[in-house]
Amino acid sequence: MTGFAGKTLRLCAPLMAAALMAGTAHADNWRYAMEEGLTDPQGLYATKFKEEIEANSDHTVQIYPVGSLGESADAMEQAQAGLLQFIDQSPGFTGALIPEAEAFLVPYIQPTDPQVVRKFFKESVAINEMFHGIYREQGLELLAVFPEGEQVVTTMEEFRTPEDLEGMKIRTMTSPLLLETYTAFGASPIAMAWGELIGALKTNMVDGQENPAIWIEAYGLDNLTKVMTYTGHGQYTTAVMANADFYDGLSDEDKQLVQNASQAAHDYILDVAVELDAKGLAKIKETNPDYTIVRLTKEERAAFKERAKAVEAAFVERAGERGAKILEQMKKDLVAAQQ
Ligand code: 6CS
Repeated sequence: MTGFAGKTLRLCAPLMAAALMAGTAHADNWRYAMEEGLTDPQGLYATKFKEEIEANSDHTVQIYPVGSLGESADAMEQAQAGLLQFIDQSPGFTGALIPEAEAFLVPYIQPTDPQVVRKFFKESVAINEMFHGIYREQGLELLAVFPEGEQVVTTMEEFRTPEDLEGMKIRTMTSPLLLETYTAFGASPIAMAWGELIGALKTNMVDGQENPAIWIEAYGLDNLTKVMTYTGHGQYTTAVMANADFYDGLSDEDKQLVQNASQAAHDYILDVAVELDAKGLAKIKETNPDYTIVRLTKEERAAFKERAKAVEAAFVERAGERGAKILEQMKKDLVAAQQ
């Protein structure tokens, strides 16, 4: 190309390229996948995160709710490969990849008292300091861990003892420790992805499952079972991560943006999670008055707590010394949160 136009183009090309690059660096679209819908706890967190990012930068966040990118395990593969920048995946699934994450699943370790839950998830040393490096080993930058409500077991028949659970087929998420938990509790567990559960309940492939009240109500799991039982053994916990390479490649300003957005979304969800849990239960009582709701007594829980010792041992065997240290720290964090 010759003449004025060609010269102008040659001179301007580097400037245009720089402008384009600057444009992309300052206005990226980040993909965020989760295991739930927009009105579920993970969706509320993700929406708040998106709002914070978009209010404080030119970046946009595209949220992919449950099902849009396959099952939880599929989304994790995409996040590790860098196709997704952010992912919310719960330890109930991550445990298969990161054994230490199963610390959140060891029965009778997590708080269930709403007063304690917020403090525990906000201040826990184990959560805030010990998991970061472990998730990094899997190419993930851990941003937040939050609760979604007490785990409740839904079944076709009432149970009060581990013996009552004998023969009941209970669906669990895919982390191995959940299978060990329900085996120790006396049941016959079957691990499966979320997308298979409703069909499995409808066809009697399974007799029950565990999830928090808000989720049971939202997805009609109460209509597919007859009883829900508060055993006090766990808190549904979930975690938000970024692809570590993506995160490391951000400018300091954008790293701070992501951290601030995570912090704001965390504070927000810690306030609403407990509320949502109570709302879920209230709605079940209102819409399904014949549904039996059982809260095991302290004495009844004792038998399950006794069986939980074997589960803790299985956790330590798989997660090793590092996992054992995390668990010990979690126990201390729980005592601190109770004070
Ligand atoms: O049970 C499950 O698989 C689902 N439970 C909750 C509360 N969130 C997402 C997860 O896939």
